[in-house]
Amino acid sequence: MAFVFALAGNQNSGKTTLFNKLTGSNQHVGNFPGVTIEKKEGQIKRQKDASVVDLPGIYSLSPYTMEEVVTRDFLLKENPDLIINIVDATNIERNLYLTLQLMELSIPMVIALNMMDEVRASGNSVDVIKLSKHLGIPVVPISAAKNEGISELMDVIMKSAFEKKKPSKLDFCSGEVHKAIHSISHLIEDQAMSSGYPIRFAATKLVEGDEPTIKALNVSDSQMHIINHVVEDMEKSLDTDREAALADMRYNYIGKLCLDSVVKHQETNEQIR
Ligand code: GDP
Ligand code: K
Ligand code: MG
Repeated sequence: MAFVFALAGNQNSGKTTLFNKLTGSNQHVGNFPGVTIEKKEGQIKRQKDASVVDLPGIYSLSPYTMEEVVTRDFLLKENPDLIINIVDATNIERNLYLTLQLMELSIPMVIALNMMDEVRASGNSVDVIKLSKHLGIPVVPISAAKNEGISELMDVIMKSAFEKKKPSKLDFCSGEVHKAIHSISHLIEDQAMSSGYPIRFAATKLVEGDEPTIKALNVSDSQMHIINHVVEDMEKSLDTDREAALADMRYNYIGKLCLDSVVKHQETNEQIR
């Protein structure tokens, strides 16, 4: 069985460094369809039945930049067997913002927690066991540049790929936002299924007013009317707009998560959002 893994993460998180460590010289460089963004694909060393694609660096799964669109399309349409989500541990809160969105795609996922050499050097630490427990997905500490943790990472990736275990713990969604996502999920369940969109991802995107999702799911005018109503109710209760409501929810969750899993040497815990 041949596996395809997608390497996703923020810009400068070490994606290309890790990609090179995983593939060595077995690389192929092309372009993603229709755009000039470079697509690097490679066979994984000592795993001849597995390849990895280096996706463009992104901060969010919104459809505003070409990089975001390319990444979304690849993840939604190419059905990779697993996402390797590389997270810069020195900038963990910001990087986990993408992680929470990737988890909604219902694709098996492993976090490669990179730059751990820098975390150590500054006297900080991350409790990867706690982090992994909270998120419900494996977290492997690595330093791509120093070649540390790479074989452990590959072991976890192969195990997760064979098990096909999808991220299940999506309890980071709460209160009014949860209510909105929940009602919209029910409304568009069938369309999401038939367009190959993970329901949770589709519902979240519809709360955001995401145009490509509205198109892909063929959302009708009457459904749009209901969705707008649900979203307006949410905005009124929270006294904020749809995008801010989702961002706040994600950052609140990340803040709590990091308070429990990340130890910062020179700062007090109050400075961790
Ligand atoms: P990309 O934008 O995600 O592809 O990131 P790159 O692989 O280009 O890495 C960005 C920068 O971080 C480069 O200068 C790398 O050498 C550096 N880098 C990558 N991994 C590590 C690491 O584990 N530790 C340290 N200290 N630097 C790293
Ligand atoms: K760096
Ligand atoms: Mg790169």
